[in-house]
Amino acid sequence: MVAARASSVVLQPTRKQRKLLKRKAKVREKRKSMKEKKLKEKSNVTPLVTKYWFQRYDLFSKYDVGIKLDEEGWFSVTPEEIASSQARRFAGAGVVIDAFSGVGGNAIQFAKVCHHVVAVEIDPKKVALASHNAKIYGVQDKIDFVVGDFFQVAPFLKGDVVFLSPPWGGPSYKAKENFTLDLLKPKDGYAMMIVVFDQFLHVHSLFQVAQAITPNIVMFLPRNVDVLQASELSWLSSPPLDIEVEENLVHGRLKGITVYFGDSKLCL
Ligand code: MGP
Ligand code: SAH
Repeated sequence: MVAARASSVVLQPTRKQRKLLKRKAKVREKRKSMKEKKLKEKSNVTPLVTKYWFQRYDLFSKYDVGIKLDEEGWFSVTPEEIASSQARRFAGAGVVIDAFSGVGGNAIQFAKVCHHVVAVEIDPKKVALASHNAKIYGVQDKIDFVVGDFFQVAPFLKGDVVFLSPPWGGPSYKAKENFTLDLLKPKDGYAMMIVVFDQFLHVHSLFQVAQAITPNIVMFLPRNVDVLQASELSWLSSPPLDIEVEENLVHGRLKGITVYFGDSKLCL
């Protein structure tokens, strides 16, 4: 009797089959890139913001449900993981004022854990986008959107926390080795004195305007910010404020720095 031997035969594709497979892969690749191109066109993706589009699910986990952004929104929105951890520190807080609310990245996360959010934004188009995005996250009823200049409306606002994520001057902010607070737009983030005809004039900085509302201030700043200068803001206050500086990473990459002032470590 002859013992049966197990054997396996590996069939190699013929040259013709290999060519066909290659062609099919090429067609698949082309279709994929056409689909991506169409999707990008639909989402206001200019060459400047293409790299942020590739991070879209880090920016908004519900991106595919219909999130909308404009060009500035793409490069300025706080990634969801960061916005959510900033907001969680204030879980249960009363009113949070998001002074530069953009397309809603932070306002939405605050609204999820706090009682109410006042979202101030100077650009009415962004307010419409933020309101639309808040609906997607089911928190539109917890946010009052105010179209206006924060510096103009601040004297009329009351709140327990003020969140500041002003423009940093666009993606080129990183060209500076040391990003000082005077580079923040539209107004210096630091206390300033100017001399006019031998007289000292005190020009209110962004920080001081926020401080008139509450000592609980949060600033989201560039990763190359002059941390020492930001810390000085706490000593300049009387009495000096508590301060905590936090590095914000997404997938291990540093995206920004959050500075918490005042009683912000406490649950309000
Ligand atoms: P980035 O440094 O432009 O992108 O912004 P990235 O992908 O880290 O670039 P890389 O090529 O150096 O790796 C990082 C994050 O900073 C953005 O996702 C925004 O949350 C925030 N950010 C960037 N800008 C230009 C602004 C801004 O002007 N204002 C505010 N508030 N946030 C900004
Ligand atoms: N944290 C936001 C992004 C803020 S980007 C988010 O996660 O979506 C900064 C925003 O400040 C921009 O949308 C810009 O239009 C707005 N802004 C600029 N000057 C302002 C001002 N004086 N008052 C209110 N908003 C202003």
